[in-house]
Amino acid sequence: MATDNRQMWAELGIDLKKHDMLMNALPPIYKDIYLSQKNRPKGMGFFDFVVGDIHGIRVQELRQHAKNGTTVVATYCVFVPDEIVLAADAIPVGLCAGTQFSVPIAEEVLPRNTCALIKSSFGFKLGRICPYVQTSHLIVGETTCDGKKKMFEILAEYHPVYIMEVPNKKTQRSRDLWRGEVAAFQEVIEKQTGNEITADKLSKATRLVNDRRRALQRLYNTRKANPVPISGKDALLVTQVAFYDDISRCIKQVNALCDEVEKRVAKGEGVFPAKTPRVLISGSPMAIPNWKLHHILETAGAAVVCEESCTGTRMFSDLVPETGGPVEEQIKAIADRYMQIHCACFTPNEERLDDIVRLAREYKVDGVVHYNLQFCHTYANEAVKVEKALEKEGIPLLRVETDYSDEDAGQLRTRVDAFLEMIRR
Ligand code: BJ8
Repeated sequence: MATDNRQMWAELGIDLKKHDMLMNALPPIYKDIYLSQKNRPKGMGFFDFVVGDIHGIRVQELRQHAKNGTTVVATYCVFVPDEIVLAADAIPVGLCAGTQFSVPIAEEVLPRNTCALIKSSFGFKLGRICPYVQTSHLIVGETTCDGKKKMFEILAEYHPVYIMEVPNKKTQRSRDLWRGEVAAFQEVIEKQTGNEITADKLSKATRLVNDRRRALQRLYNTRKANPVPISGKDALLVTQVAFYDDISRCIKQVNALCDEVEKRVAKGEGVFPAKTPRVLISGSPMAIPNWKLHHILETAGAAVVCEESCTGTRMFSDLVPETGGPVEEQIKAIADRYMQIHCACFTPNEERLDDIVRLAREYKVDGVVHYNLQFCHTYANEAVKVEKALEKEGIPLLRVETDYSDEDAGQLRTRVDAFLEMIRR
């Protein structure tokens, strides 16, 4: 299998030397951060396996699909509607961009004062170290933050890229623009795949993507229990894997995990004692293998019980109404659902503040940690409003700005310790 993988990576144009370095670095980190946890649900075994074989079986599957004529569409943002990709019999793959490894490679081209997520994703392509990127026929970018949209222009010199225009406001005009963008995306995908998106196919794809949302909602609901039945690190991993694993398999595995975790809740079993301080993390997404903040918090004695982020609630909170009807009507329903993603790229974005307060109550947290990547101006600026909203509600907040390196880990640990001391019951 290992030899097969090497041959596949070589065929994909992967830089094997760099790739070996990355692959050798991951297992000890995973062992330290994940496998050292006590009393994990057995259902996490599947997700351990997926990460352990991160560039193996799934890439082989995608390659096989591609050889059979299926289009692979890579994405970086939860604004790109998977429903449309699936309805055209193509496969959407959410690309990860959570490692420091690819950051220095990107810095050969991009300005250093760019957020780590952008640099990491670009570095994967520039350094030819991600087989998912190499397997994909098209990368779909978006006009969310400035850094991303300008990076996509440069990325287009290395890979086919299509950009969706995400509006910056939530007015009716903006909604109409977005509906037009989603309709245009349908045409692009139909052309790329050569497959027509019919009403029936779109309904089925909508149900499937909703099923994934329902499974993740179910998992998150268990985290409202005290004691919490699954660690924040494990829940984060499930969401991260859901971006790129086969969707039907993922739904099955998440639901199997939920069966087990719900039993824990019924028995009052948890992974941490009931008096453990409960924390909501809110802010920038955390792509694989960015587990830094969760790890610091949970090894300092906190339980992360929810993520208000695109690798959390923003990914799966709202369903697309499964009303069927003509393709145009379904496209509008899909577009409207995506406009409910309260990314900090919108102005104003009061709904996100409401979400944070609501989630803090629903998950009965003792405090919120606002997380933003260094040089992410949208989330950093919005943190000012988050701080005011939480202050009004009497909910303690810790603001964290960091990157993918471990340089500030000690400093972060000290700040987290002080915060937990303050919120401990
Ligand atoms: S919908 S949060 S996935 S854009 S952290 S690259 S914003 S400078 S990732 Fe995002 Fe879509 Fe919004 Fe979600 Fe820019 Fe900030 Fe970097 Fe960011």
